[in-house]
Amino acid sequence: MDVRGTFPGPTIESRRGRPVTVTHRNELPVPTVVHLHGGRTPAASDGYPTDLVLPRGWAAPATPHGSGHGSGHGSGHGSGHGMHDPRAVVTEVTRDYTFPLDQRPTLLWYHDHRMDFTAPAIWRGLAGLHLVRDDAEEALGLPAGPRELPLMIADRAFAADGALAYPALDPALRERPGVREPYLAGALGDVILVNGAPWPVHEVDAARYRLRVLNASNARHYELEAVGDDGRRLDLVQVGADQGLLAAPVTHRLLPIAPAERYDLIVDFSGVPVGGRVRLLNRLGSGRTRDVMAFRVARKAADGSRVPATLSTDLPDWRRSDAVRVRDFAFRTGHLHSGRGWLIGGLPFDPARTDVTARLGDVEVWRLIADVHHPVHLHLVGFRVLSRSGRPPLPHDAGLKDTVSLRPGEAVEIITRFDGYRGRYLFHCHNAEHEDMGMMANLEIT
Ligand SMILES: [Cu+2]
Repeated sequence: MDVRGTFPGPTIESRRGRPVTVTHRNELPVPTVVHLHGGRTPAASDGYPTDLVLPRGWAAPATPHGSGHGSGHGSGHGSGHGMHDPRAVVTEVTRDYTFPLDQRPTLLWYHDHRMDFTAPAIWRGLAGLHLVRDDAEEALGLPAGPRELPLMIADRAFAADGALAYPALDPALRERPGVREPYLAGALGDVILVNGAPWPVHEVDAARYRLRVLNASNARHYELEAVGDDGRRLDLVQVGADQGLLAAPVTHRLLPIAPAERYDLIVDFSGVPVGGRVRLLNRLGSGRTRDVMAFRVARKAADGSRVPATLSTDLPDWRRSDAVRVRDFAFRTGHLHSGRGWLIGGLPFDPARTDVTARLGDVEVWRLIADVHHPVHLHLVGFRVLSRSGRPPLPHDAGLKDTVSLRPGEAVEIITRFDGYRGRYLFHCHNAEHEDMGMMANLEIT
């Protein structure tokens, strides 16, 4: 498929347990790596940051950045573009990624994960959706077909000539990683895109819709609400989380969504008069970033969809007493060589250091502590949220997650079972700028 210039990338739809091989071809002037976020994927296809797909004839920059002593403000931890990682599996121009997709049906997304340069690569468009489906979910009777809408929400900034504007220290994304000083906390845009279009208006029937929402922004958090012309909020009925269906629906009026989180929502437009509008707003935004998109109710229509009281019965119910280990990780700012960066447990990412060794099959509790907002993502596994600063989880923490939003000063406990495959994986902050500036760690499953 020739997908040059499309953003988002093509949406892939798969069936649970039916393996898919996706061949990526890199015709960009810089290396790429593809990670399928939320995928239960063997390590060789998980898109480790140094498993680069190089452009034809790529000559690694001969700069101090390869030495592990990067320069520049809070950037350049310079693990060397894969050159100093003996375990890296580098290919030229193409790579086949094989996804078994032996996992609960859900909305996954694929995006670039290149060492030191993930944030600008995603910003420039290397991201797309991958839906996994199965018969059980389809039998529920949730809104489907044209009434199921994947919504990839992402903010961007544009230059006067319409080009994407990103504060990279090296706009060619070749040598010096990192962003200019005012953007160390993350790059925010002043235009909100949904599926690549700025503030779209989508025509709908007066019926239930299933919105598969992904926050694909590098750093922007949203608090979504759906507001009608009369100022009233419509219910956002959550049926699924990052890793698939909840046990039972959870109704929200206001829904926080951090970078990389997904929410599967039912919105019922049947009470909205024909010609009326429902705006999807971001309560954390200001000015134009308060608006996300709008729905215009175009016509009355029959609706055979349902939202069953029981959505799934296969959610893992790990208990604290199942855990063989409790680990603590602090997600904090700190010194990164010559500048400032973002650290886990006081350390910046180093592909050569194993931070966590977990045994396949073990259940563990992890306690994640934040200074500022950090959406923390584990590769390979889903987890459940046990507590937030000693209190019960929030309503939107329900179900199986792969990304949890740590709020400033918060300590969040999660529980998971390391299951599926052995090998080298990652956990990291999914604020993409934080991730590029050190906030990643290795998770070795043995
Ligand atoms: Cu972070």
